[in-house]
Amino acid sequence: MRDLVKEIAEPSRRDILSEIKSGPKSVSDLVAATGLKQPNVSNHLAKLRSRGIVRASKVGRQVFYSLSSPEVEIKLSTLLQQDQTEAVVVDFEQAAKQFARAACAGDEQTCLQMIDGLIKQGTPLVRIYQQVLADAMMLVGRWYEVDAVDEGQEHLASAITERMMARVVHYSAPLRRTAHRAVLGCSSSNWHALGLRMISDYLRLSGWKTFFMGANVPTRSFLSAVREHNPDLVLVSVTPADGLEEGLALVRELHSIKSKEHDFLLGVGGACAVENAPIFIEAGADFTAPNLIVFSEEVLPRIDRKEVENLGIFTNHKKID
Ligand code: B12
Repeated sequence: MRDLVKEIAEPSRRDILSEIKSGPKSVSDLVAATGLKQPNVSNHLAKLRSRGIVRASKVGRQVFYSLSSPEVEIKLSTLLQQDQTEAVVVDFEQAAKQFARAACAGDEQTCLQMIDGLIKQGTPLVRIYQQVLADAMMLVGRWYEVDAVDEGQEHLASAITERMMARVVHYSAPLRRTAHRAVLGCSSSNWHALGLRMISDYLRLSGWKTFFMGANVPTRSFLSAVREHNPDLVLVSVTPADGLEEGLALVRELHSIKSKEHDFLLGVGGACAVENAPIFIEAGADFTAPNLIVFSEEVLPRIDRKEVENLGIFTNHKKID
């Protein structure tokens, strides 16, 4: 790895590596991003490759270059940080809007710089997730409603947000360790997985073992996962209004497992669940919660303290430290 220190001392290679750090790049991507000439870029890439710092993969006719391993990424991040005397200072008030704009435009580099800036400023995961990423996605939704962005841009923004979440988790220190387990998934035909993934990441950071199944989990698979993993907590996300019946059916099935086979707490969230909270509680959910802040500040502490009788409906609150 000593090679890496030498490589980034050379400005062109540092520029190339900084670009590749945000994801695989072709030679033409790198020419456009660095302003270097094509033979020059190819030459640097060949050297970086021969030293095992980057690797090449062919997709159709194009070759993409990426960092060769997570170790290289970690080392490179440290070296680049030391190298930058001026950290990007992110204005928190404007962060969601700026992030949403950059993400819809596919400007992943700006998103990355913002997220790295927030991490460097010591902003906790919950704040970055809720007040930057979730608020940004909310804005994207508003822009979509007024045709200011199209579906492709909405998908682009969602995909970039997911990658930024992985980065925030990567740099967040675990808060504690527990032996608890949670199974999480979206009800069938609910494609909105970002919110539940935020909850899952927070649980993981709080020491829980999580089984996050993502979007659109068929009810049968959801039930088998719960039987297989013996969780202490099962969390379901139900977002679109027309997913109400499927969401309720899943909650009823889970409640039946909970009463007959294996006891666990059952929580439901997502827009549809929050709008219909009393119906979900009646169907067998132990609680509903509106967002990550309420989950992390009110629900999880009660679960940790084993104060789990009558959890019920948690409502939104504005308390943010
Ligand atoms: C991004 C997005 C998508 C993406 C989702 C990508 C992904 N990987 O998640 C894609 C493009 C797939 C998508 C598709 C659709 N979408 Co959409 N989408 C959105 C958008 C813009 C942002 C959602 C988001 O990610 N928010 C950020 C996350 C972090 O917030 P969140 O989901 O609310 O989660 C938080 C809380 O709810 C909570 N939480 C969530 N789950 C759980 C679970 C538990 C247990 C707990 C405790 C808490 C919890 O914690 C999270 C963090 O605080 C919203 C706009 C909006 N106003 O919400 C529309 C929105 C949700 N979509 C909507 C619709 C209608 C659709 C489509 C039907 C659109 C279409 N015409 O094709 C499809 C198909 C939906 C389906 N069947 O699931 C509507 C839903 C309206 C309704 N009530 O029915 C919205 C509100 C847009 C609108 N105003 O019309 N969508």
